Parts: sequence; C-alpha cells; structure tokens
Amino acid sequence: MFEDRPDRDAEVVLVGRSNVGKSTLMREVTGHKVPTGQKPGVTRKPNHYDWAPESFVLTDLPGFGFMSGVPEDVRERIKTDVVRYVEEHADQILVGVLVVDGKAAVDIIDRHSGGEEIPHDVEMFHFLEEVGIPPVVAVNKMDKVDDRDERLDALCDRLGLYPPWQQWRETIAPISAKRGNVEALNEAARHHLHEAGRDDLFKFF
Ligand SMILES: Nc1nc2c(ncn2[C@@H]2O[C@H](COP(=O)(O)OP(=O)(O)O)[C@@H](O)[C@H]2O)c(=O)[nH]1
Ligand SMILES: [Mg+2]
Repeated sequence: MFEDRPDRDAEVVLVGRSNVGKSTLMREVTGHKVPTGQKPGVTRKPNHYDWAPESFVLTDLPGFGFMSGVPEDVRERIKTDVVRYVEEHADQILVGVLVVDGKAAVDIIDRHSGGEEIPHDVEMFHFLEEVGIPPVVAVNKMDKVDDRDERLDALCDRLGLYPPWQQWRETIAPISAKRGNVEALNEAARHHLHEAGRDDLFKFF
C-alpha cells in the first residue's frame, strides 16, 4: 500500500478530489516542480515532499471521488487507502488541508446529498476533525469565481460552519494555487501550527 512514507514527526497532508489542484498547490508550497494536470486517477500513491534535515513532510494524497475511466472499486480502494493513511499517521499530521474547487464544490456536495449519501468532501472534513486533525479547506480556483462571498458562505453552510465565512479564517482559505495566491492557506496553516506549539514550522507556510 502506502509504505514509502519518510519517518518524520510532523506532517501536513493535502486531500481532495481529483483535479481540484492538489499537485499545483503542492508545487506552489514547495517551490518545486511536481507533476500536475495528470490524467485523473493516475496518482494513486502519496507524493511525499520530504524537507530533510527538518523532520517535516508535506504529502499530496491520491485524489478520490469520481474519475472518468477509473472503475468504482478502484476509486473506493483509493479512498479507503487515504482514510487509513490519515488514521495511521494522525499523531504526526498537524494540519489536514482539504482542497476543493471553489467554483464546483457546493454543486457537487448538493448533488450527492440526501438519503444515505454523505458527499466525499463533507465526509472527509468531519473525518479529519474526528481523528483530531485540524482541517483547513483550501478553496482553490477562486480566480474563476465571481460570487466569492456567496460561494464561501454556501460552502460553510454545507460543512456545518455558521456563515459568514470570514469568521472561519483558520478553516476556510480561499486561494488560487495556479496564480500563486495562497496566503490565506499559509495564515490558516500557521494558526494551527502555532496551536500545536510548532512555530518552528512557519518557514514552510
Ligand atoms: N483556474 C485555475 N486552475 C487551477 C488552479 N489550480 C489548479 N488548476 C488547474 O486544475 C487542473 C488540475 O490541477 P492538479 O494540480 O493536477 O489537480 P490534482 O488532480 O488535484 O492534483 C490543472 O489544469 C491546473 O492547471 C487555480 O487556482 N485556478
Ligand atoms: Mg495531482
């Protein structure tokens, strides 16, 4: 399974559906080239960015949810693997960055709500909280969003966070990874690193 993880005592993970911009964000944060715009579903293994000699690793986990051409059972297995990875390393993971597409997230959530179904993004958000990892929702591709405040308030509502979104700045971080506009995520990450007593890791965000 996911056995290539470097043995580090602090970790930040990126989780999210395919094509939301995880790899673009990873590249932006690390300042290094990592593969982006790959055929969804191709990245089935975590991509670790190891900051040795610092005991810190940033991990881009495989995308879950719908991917054209990827069979249902494979998608389910990827999601199970992601969940298991996060559970196994919950003690080291200081921040769980849930990356969503700012333009599409609310519609996707609403399409999958109701009945027994819990939308993946909502489920992942609560799962991170359950295992004691502070979630930060990196609401990406904001360069494509016109009704910014309405979109972000609606997303808060779907996640069970009382709007307006501005009062959740340590949890809701509107960004545009492609444009290099990730300051809201950096601020949210620093908030949680500080809470964890790890101001020494501020240099990464
Ligand atoms: N408009 C816009 N496109 C983005 C942004 N970030 C990523 N993308 C694009 O979204 C697509 C998927 O990005 P990628 O990083 O491979 O997504 P991943 O599957 O989550 O790793 C690529 O075509 C990116 O160029 C953004 O902030 N704005
Ligand atoms: Mg990727």
